[in-house]
Amino acid sequence: MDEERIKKILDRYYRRDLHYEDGRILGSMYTKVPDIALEAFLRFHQANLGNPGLYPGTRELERRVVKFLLRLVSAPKGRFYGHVLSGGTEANIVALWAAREMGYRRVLATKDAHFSIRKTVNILNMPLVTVKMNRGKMSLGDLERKMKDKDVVVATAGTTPLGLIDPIEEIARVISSMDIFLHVDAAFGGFVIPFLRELGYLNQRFGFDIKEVKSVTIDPHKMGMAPYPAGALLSRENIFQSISIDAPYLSTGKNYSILGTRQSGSVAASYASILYFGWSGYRELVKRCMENTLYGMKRFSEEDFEIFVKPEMNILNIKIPNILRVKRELVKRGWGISINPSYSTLRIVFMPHVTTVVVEKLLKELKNIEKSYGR
Ligand code: 0PR
Repeated sequence: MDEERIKKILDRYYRRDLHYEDGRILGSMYTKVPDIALEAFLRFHQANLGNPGLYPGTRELERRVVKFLLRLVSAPKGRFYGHVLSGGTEANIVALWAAREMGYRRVLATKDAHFSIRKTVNILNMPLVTVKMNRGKMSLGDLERKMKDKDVVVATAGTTPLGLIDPIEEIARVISSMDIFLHVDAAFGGFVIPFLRELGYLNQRFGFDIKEVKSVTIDPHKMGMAPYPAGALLSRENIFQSISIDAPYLSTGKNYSILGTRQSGSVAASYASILYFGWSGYRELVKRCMENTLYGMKRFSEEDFEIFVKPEMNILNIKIPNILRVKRELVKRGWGISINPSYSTLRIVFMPHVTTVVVEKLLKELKNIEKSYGR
């Protein structure tokens, strides 16, 4: 087939998908990324860090990405470790896999920890102990009651449903006298919290400036504006060693992730995004996202909607009765929405494409379907 015909065929399917630039995807943690990142992605698409010896250039790019990520998680001077993996799921699995190989046994997490943690305990056959929450955050009292030596505690900096930050400094204090592996899932929040702190919105710490934190998940393909697949796992000690597998025919003789062949164009693309935005560019982006979140909060309140919880970052939850019916109606009208059924909320992730204009359009749409949810 000639290329034009192939393009036409693909186009038919492309048009059936939603796209971020249309401003209708409200519940994703991804957005339209800069062209230069996509260019980098294509240019480096052959690279495979599963066999890094052939790609010393891409390997160096990975080091540079990791260096920037370490700055985001406030790593003090000194040697830390990290790899760009396929996403938050793989990063969480690898962290807990490594912990298990190091002799840790049970996993303690809240119900609002990302579902990849439940996946992980199933795969690794580790017992999962659910720690209760206080208003969407890990309860210190319940943690203290349940924790034992050789546990893994997973705290989340930016929970998926509500965008809240577990009290990580306090958790660290509670576990400090025990041999507990503290993993922080900052897949989303890692690219948000440092800037919210600089902007004066909050002052929590969540990373390696807390000495009990052993590993952190942080994803360029969420608020880092990089194309997927690009998550990352960072660690204080070389935990990757504990899961390293001999692969003698590979250039480095070792493999230390879940995937063998690793799509590594996104490593170059992550670096391109980091160069493109830089520290202050990300701060501006976060500022805009947070201002839009607060605009959304104000406007929904004005229209007599109940805000479920005051947002700590750019995730807003609006309490709506009959949320399942509302979801159906919105999806029918072409919206890509996300809900938290257990909280009966509409969940809006204020990525850069979710602007004040989008908020107004959504409010108008909700008015149109008011009857179907009984307001
Ligand atoms: N940790 C946290 C805190 C997360 O929010 C997520 C994903 C992960 C880990 C797992 O990351 P990966 O999906 O990269 O493996 N959070 C979003 C979610 O599950 C991912 C997402 C993105 C979902 C775009 C939908 C979507 O359209 O809600």
